[in-house]
Amino acid sequence: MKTAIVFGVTGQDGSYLTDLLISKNYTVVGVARRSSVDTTERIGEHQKNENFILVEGDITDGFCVSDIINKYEPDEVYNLAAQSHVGTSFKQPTLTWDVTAGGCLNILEAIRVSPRVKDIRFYQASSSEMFGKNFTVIAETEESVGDSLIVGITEGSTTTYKKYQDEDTAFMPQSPYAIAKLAAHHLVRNYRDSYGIHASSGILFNHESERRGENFVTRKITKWIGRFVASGKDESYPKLRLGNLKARRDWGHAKDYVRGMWLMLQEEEPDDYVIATGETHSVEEFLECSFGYAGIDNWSEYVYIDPEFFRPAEVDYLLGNPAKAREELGWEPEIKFRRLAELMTEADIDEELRRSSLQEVSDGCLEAR
Ligand code: NDP
Ligand code: GDR
Repeated sequence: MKTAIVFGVTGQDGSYLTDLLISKNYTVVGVARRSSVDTTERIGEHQKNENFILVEGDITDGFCVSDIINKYEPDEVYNLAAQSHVGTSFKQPTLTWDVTAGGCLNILEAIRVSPRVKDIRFYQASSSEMFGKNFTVIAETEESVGDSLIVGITEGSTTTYKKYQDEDTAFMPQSPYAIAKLAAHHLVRNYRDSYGIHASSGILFNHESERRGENFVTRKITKWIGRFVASGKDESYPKLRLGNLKARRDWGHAKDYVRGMWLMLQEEEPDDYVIATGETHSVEEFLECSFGYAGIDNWSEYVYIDPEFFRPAEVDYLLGNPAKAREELGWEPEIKFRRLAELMTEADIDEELRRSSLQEVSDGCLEAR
């Protein structure tokens, strides 16, 4: 039976990765930092599983990280812990740096000095945010629209170019978060080259789910829809406050993406891989899809553009090319954009309707007293 340590187990990806590892008969040691409130909602079920061990730890504390790695003797270590909100990283850049860059270094050092250094495989959660404003262009044979640039009209013939990011695209990070992730990404490569550590980075594009944090744009939208529907589509319900709706992202489902993480560590040689769906959509398209699914056609009437949610620097366009992961890992996404929006909207409507009917029952009980 293999043992895996998951840093960031209470997060979206941590919970899906734990599902996957438990299903593959691993012992999972989940590391969660101390908090004044309970943060284990996403891993509630796992805590009943005899192959799951929850331990307290913070990745900014190098001694603590080292103790955990030495005590549990893992075969695989996944670093999913981070201050992962891009907007917040502009407001708390030092904390973001300490957790997101420094935390990764603490884990790499703990592995380097471990007597089991040759037996441990390490996964680092890198991010498409590292590309920032950069993309690669390739000429397309067929003329197309949408994600393509039409450049160059020579003697009546038009050449279209597709913009995308892959493992060879140069990085140009646009936020303290992305810069911290890029530092960690380079540290992983450096420790792999310098000490022969089996360390891989997954350059994951945005992935969402029914378990996504509620201040990321997709979940913020579907949560609002759920509450609005549960209010009986009350027209006086406060509007949904959002920032830049023009940004384009390559959105997939977290369940598919944690499979990519695991596959990387099963490879004989460590390497870096882009994990993405190969489709890009704007925030507006997500609104269109999710509101449409809830039977609300005119989403723009319910959205208020709030300058508070604009970032000092934005990443306008992300479209991942996952060809390497497909060819070398056999990885494919099962859930794409439209289905993702539908699943999230449905889950939030169900959840909010359930919550409001429980509320009615409880109000009824109070009145009956
Ligand atoms: P979440 O924000 O949902 O989870 C982050 C996790 O890190 C939480 O468990 C959080 O704990 C934990 N954490 C934060 N600070 C510390 C600390 N100092 N010590 C220990 N744990 C800490 O992120 P996701 O699950 O969405 O993402 C997982 C990883 O993948 C992150 O590193 C993220 O940056 C990266 N990533 C995510 C993408 C996405 O689209 N989801 C895309 C590309 C990369 P707590 O519950 O206490 O807050
Ligand atoms: P992102 O995700 O920054 O791509 O980082 P997020 O959902 O926060 O933003 C996506 C885009 O939507 C725009 N936006 C808003 N964003 C938020 N959060 N709230 C709003 O109200 C809002 N309105 C518009 C943003 O400006 C942006 O363009 C996520 C995180 O999971 C990172 O940890 C991860 O590395 C990257 O994805 C890949």
